[in-house]
Amino acid sequence: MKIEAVELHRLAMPLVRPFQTSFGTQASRDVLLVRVRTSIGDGWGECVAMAAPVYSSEYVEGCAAVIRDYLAPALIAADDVSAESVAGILRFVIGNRMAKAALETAVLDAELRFIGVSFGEYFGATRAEVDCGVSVGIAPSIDELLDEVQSYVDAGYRRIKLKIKPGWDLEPVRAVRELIGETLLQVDANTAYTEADIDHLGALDEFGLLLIEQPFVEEDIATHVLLARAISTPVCLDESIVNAEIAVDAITRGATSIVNIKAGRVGGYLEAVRSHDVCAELEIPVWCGGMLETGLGRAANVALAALENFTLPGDTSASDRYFAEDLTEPFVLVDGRLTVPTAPGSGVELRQELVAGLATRPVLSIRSN
Ligand code: NPQ
Ligand code: MG
Repeated sequence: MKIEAVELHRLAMPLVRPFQTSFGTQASRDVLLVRVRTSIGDGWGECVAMAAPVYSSEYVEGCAAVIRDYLAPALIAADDVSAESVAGILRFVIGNRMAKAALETAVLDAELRFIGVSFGEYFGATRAEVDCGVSVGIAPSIDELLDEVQSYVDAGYRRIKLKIKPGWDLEPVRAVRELIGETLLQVDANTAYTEADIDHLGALDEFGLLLIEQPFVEEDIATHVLLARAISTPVCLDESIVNAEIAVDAITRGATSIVNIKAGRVGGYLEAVRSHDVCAELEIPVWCGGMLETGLGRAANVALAALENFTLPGDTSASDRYFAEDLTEPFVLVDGRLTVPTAPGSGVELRQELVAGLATRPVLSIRSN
């Protein structure tokens, strides 16, 4: 296909409740959507970067700028583009994986809509529904945390993930474990700890957690190895896993025995599928992370989570976990599961009146001149 134009759509989606993590509190999702206009039709992708560079080095304004100034012009200049060729065309730009992922996803959406194939079929999904978990933010008090967790258990979520940080770890985990009994439970530190906390984190072992996610900084594989040797709770990397090769390296070094896969973080769904495959080869289970995506990104995540080796429930929550009104038909939890879309491409349609009504910037259209 030929890429005729790339459009950037910016909107603000209010969250149903503020989401607090070790790196801050979000009350609204600053969303960047990418539309590619191509010779075979349009496609859409969602950029998962946050408003501020506090989860990773990428952030929404930076993604919009690198797409505008470097990535979109390169795709538009290319004679022939397919989803499989996008990564190679964009390789001259270092990093910026979330920005690249949004573009590759939009190209893939256009391509698959044209040939009538769904993301799930293309990725190699082996199930029609996926087990869902929910990520629970740091709460103002233990009582409020328990109320929120109970509401998710009542809704049918099959796994609870608690955000933790120094000063908010053992107590909330103990209280939630008592509340939910045998229900699957895991924690996510988003890099808030250091090597000096290894003994302290060992105190989590008594709670029978599925895993502890990313206690140390992104670049620090070595301290995760030390932790994995010191505690019985499995260590799981999120931020550190920036591509399939790093996943293999972290696994073989003993830093991670379960892997969180996020397509945006690894540069796109093609690399996410490769990451899934290399983990399967090493008999390492994976699960699908989440970045507070709208229905557009959620649709793709649910398709990814339907692959064979996604054996743990993902952060693929229902639309109403985050948004009163989603940009697509809402994803609704049924028996703790979401259904994998089967229509071509992402399989969902954006509600254009919402995309326009929630806009915070004029649409930016990048085309050749
Ligand atoms: C994680 N996600 O697994 C991330 C981090 C995260 C669902 O826990 C706005 C946009 C707020 C993206 C907060 C979950 C966010 C965000 C947290 C991502 O580490
Ligand atoms: Mg995480």
